[in-house]
Amino acid sequence: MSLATFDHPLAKYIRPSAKSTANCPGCGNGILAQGILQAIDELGLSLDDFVFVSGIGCSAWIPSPSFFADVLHTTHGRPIAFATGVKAAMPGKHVMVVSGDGDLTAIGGNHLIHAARRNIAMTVVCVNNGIYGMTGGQVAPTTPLGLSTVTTPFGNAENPFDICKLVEGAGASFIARWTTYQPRQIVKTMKKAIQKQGFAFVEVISQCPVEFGRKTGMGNSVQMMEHYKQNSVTIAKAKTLSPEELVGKIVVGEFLDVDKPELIETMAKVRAKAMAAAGAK
Ligand SMILES: Cc1ncc(C[n+]2csc(CCOP(=O)(O)OP(=O)(O)O)c2C)c(N)n1
Ligand code: SF4
Ligand SMILES: [Mg+2]
Repeated sequence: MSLATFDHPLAKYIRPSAKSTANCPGCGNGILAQGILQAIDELGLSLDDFVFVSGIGCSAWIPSPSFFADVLHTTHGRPIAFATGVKAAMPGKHVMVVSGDGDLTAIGGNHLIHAARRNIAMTVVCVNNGIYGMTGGQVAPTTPLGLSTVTTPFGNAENPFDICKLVEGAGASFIARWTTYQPRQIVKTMKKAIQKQGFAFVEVISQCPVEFGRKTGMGNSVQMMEHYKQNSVTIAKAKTLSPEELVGKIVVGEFLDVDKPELIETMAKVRAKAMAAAGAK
C-alpha cells in the first residue's frame, strides 16, 4: 500500500510517490516523523512554508523523500551548512534540519555549534539513538560510557556529549529534549521550536532496535521504550537528585527559551549600514 493512500490524518503531508519507508520496523524515526507533521498541522502551516534539510544516516530519511515539501538530502555532517544557505537566501521559509546524533555531533559538530552561536533562525531536530545506525552500529559521541557496541566490544571508553548543554554553551535560543516515549510533548515542543525566531534545538532520544538494542543488549523496541519510560526525569525532578542519582537518567523537558539577536535580521541591518555608507561616499 502506498504511504500516500494510507487512511491517516497526516497522509496529506506524504509525497504521493513515496512508496515505503527506509526505516526498520520498530524504529523511533516513525514516531518523530509523525510528531513533526502533527506540530505543523496543529500550527495550521503549509508544507510549502518549509524547507527540510537532512544529512546522511537513518534519521535523515525522516523528511526525505516522503515529506511532500522541498527536501534537501545533503552530505554527511553538512545539513546545517546547507540549511544556513537556504535560510540566508529565503528568510521567509521555515528551515528545519532533521538528522542523526552522528551526523550532527561527530562529523557535523562544528556546524552545529557555530549555527547555535550565530543564532540563525532554524529548527534542528537531532535524533539521538546513541549510535551510527545506518552504517551498522558503530560507537558515536553520544554512546553511553561503558556500552559494548560493534566497535567497542569491551565497552566504550569515552564520555558522551550532553548535546543540549553543548548547544546552550554555544548560544542557542531554544533547547529541549524528549524521548520517543513522550510523543505528545514532542508535538508541543516542536510547535514552539518552529515558531522560534532563533536557533531552536530539539533532541529526541530514539530507539534503534536493530543496530543498538539488538547488539548492545538493550533489547527490542518495546524494551527500549520501557527503558525511556522508567528512566526519564523532568527538569524539576532532576534538580532534586544528586549527581549519583542522575547517572543513567534521561533529563527531559524544555531547558531554554530566550530571545536574542538573530543572524539573518542582524545581517540585514549590517547590510543596510554598509549600503548607506557606500551611498554617502
Ligand atoms: C564523509 C562521510 N563519512 C562517513 C560516511 C558514512 N556514514 C554514513 S551515515 C553515518 C553515521 C550515521 O549516524 P547518525 O548520524 O547517528 O544517523 P543514524 O543512522 O544513527 O540515524 C556514517 C558514518 C559518509 N556517508 N560520509
Ligand atoms: S538501523 Fe536502527 S536507526 Fe536505522 S532504521 Fe533501523 S532501527 Fe532505525
Ligand atoms: Mg545515530
